[in-house]
Amino acid sequence: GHRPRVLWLTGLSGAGKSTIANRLEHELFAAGVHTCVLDGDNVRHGLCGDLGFSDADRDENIRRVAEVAKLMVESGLVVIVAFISPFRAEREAARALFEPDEFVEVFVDAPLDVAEARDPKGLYRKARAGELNGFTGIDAPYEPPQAPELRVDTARLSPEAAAQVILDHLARTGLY
Ligand code: GGZ
Repeated sequence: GHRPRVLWLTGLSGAGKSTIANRLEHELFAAGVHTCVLDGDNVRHGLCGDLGFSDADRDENIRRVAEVAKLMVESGLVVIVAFISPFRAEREAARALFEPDEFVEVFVDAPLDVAEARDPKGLYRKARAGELNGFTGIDAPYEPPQAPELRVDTARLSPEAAAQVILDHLARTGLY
């Protein structure tokens, strides 16, 4: 068996959260661990389809995701959460729903210039051009974690290597 947990990935758009989340899911599946990925692709269309990107809507997005993650951990899953989750207070509120060893905050850290250069969806370009307002890192805040359980530097590490750092942490702290 394995210990249910939430792996809470936080970082800028383009930092690599979703890629790392999917890699983690793949590796954990291969190890026989039951996982669920929660990210914008499967949450912002449905559960949070009524929410946009104002500060209040981001807070509500993260609040709902944290509550769903809690239900999933209670039913025995390793839950991989991949949202910008820009505000420290909401991440701390999420953490407070869990036992101390159930919540693993992972700072997926890429400098803004690196994330912006990747720009997979062209959103940074739109934000710089003034066609998209309130974009995280450009004209909306990102508050980096001060004491995350883990930090992965995706300017230096491939998504595979970053996922491996997280898997090593899980193995060290008793996942398997
Ligand atoms: C930030 C935005 C915005 C604004 C749309 N600011 O690269 P992506 O496209 O796939 O990741 C971003 C995603 C962020 O949604 P989250 O639910 O993770 O945000 S939060 O945790 O703050 O609630 C980006 C896209 O949505 N996107 N507009 N203004 N990212």
